[in-house]
Amino acid sequence: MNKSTIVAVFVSLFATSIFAVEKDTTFVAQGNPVVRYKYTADPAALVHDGKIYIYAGHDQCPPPENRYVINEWCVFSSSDMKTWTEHPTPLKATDFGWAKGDAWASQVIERNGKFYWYATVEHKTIHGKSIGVAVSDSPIGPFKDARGSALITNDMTTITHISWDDIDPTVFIDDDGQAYLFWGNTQCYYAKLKENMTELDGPIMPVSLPRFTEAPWIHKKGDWYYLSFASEFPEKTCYAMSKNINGPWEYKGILNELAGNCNTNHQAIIEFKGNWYFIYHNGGANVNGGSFRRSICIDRLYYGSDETMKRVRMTSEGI
Ligand code: FUB
Repeated sequence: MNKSTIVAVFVSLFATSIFAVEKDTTFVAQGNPVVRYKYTADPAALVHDGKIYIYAGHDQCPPPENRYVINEWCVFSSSDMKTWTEHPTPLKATDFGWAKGDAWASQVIERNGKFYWYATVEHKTIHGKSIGVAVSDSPIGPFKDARGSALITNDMTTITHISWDDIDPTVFIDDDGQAYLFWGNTQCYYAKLKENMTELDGPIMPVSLPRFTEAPWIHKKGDWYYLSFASEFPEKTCYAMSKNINGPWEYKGILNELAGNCNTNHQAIIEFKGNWYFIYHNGGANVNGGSFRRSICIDRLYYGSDETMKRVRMTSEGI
């Protein structure tokens, strides 16, 4: 890149760091990272009506600072995973009136025609991170706080004494209609959700996983449940399998290696039009990329004949 291109990219990244998105923007992905005009982190994916949606936190930390500055989430959609549309900013951390900020990791799921967004934020009055749930009639929002209060707060979990153990929700609806929320940092937790998707339906229970850091993601293929998660720090992605959503979970080892250019690599795993994808972030943006200015990437995911997941090969070419 010559000097003027670098300046132009920097100005564009800086501008998109300040302003919320107000109209649709369409672009064609040029491999990994997928989004090059802004920093995006903690991807979650949803397939609905022939489209894939990716929800991501908007990393907004201005260089040379190095800390999480994430005030809002973004939503991208695609019918072919090549041409993407970014839609207007669907949700900000402060759209939860009880939250101070910090739009950390999240996931959106559909039930009965409504879209529920489980999101990590910092609570205003209860010390620590919390999980809120927002709802919309459309996968691209706008989303509104569904409860007016947090679903999970730091004082509801006491196995660890850190204030950030209630982060990174992943939500899953089983074939019998029962919904589950998994989340955690250092300790993984899970609980049933009521059919209304906005209340817990039972106790919070611990999940036993070796070297669990954060970023649980649940998916199912055939009659196997897969629980992937970020492990150790800097993070690699590991996973466990079970024939029962309640476990026990059998640890299966590393799914994706250290990104190298970023100390987290938060993943989502999804099937779209017959192929499986591993969606994650790294610090691979050309300009100022790193642990606090992250970028979403997508690579293919393959299974072995025994239904274990094969190690992901991170590529620059993407899919
Ligand atoms: O983006 C903030 C935090 O970094 C997320 O909640 C974690 O999963 C890690 O990616």
